[in-house]
Amino acid sequence: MMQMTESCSTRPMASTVDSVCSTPQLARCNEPGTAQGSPAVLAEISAGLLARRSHISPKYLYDTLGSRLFEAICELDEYYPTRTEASIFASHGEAIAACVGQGASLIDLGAGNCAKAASLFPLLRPQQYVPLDISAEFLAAAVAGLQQRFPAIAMTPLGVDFSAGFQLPEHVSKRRRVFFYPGSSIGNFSPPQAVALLRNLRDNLDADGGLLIGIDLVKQSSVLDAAYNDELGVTAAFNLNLLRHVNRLAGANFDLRQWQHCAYFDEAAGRIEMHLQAQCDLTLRWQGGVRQFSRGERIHTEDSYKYTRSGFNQLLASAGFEAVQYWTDPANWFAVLYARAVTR
Ligand code: AVJ
Repeated sequence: MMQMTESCSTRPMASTVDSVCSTPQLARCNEPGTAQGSPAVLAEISAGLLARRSHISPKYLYDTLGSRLFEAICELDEYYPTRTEASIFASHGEAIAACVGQGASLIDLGAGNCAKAASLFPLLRPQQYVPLDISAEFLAAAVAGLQQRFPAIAMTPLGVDFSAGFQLPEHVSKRRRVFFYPGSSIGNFSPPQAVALLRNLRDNLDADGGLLIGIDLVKQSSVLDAAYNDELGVTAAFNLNLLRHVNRLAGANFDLRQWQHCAYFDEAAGRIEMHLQAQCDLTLRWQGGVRQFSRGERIHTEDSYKYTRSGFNQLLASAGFEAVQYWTDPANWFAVLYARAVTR
């Protein structure tokens, strides 16, 4: 693990990078026709960039290209979570459906291309499907195709940032709500943030509701490091694409050639950390802000927490949930579980 950390900070710079670093930067403004961030988005990005240890929320990884790059990550040999989770749904689908029950209002958190939920429709037979995703256009395109395939399920896509706390619109039935949160995306939140999010879900559920969630389990760090440092460089592109997105959202002048992807498992903290590391001294400017970065300095872009079963049970308990059942793969790399609200 230390080795990974070291190589991120000491890797020699390629000559092309040096030339980019010595060239005066072109101001890269908003490309015409692309969405600029709201004042709240700008404020959030600014605050993160100006923090002593600079950071940008992982939710900004997901513009349309970012969502596509994430789909590509899911195809990689090294990235085991998606296919391992899919294997759990494939081998335990019947048991999962028996536990969750049919006819629910399935609320998909961070639905992306909706493929995971769609693969469960035949078993879960939801009466309503409510996919939420920050990547609104990508989501709308996915749902348009899906509605054709499943005309009997009422579908209402919502392009929202559910990490900010959310209220579901009136037409989402209060009865039999099941939150679907696959892929271990909850791992992007620190434990206190994860508890806050789960509490928010809990508050949106009646006693007959539940949570079907996928979590990545702690394992050998070589497996974890490889999953976030794939040979093809798709994860690096995914990480760097966040800077293009921020250029549009905040009118920033990030030059992608001056930054390098860096990811490693922090065993003590139980999480993968993903960063972008400056390859030279540079001045970053954005709408209403400026910051100097020195060579080697990083912007923290993502945490991806890995859990033990008991650790996750504690998290659930603090949020007013209890696990009903866990399902895992034979190697115990990933877990899917159904939790219900503890009755108060
Ligand atoms: C979608 C948040 C589960 O943390 O593994 C993949 C995102 N980041 N490769 C993860 C991701 C780098 C992914 N989640």
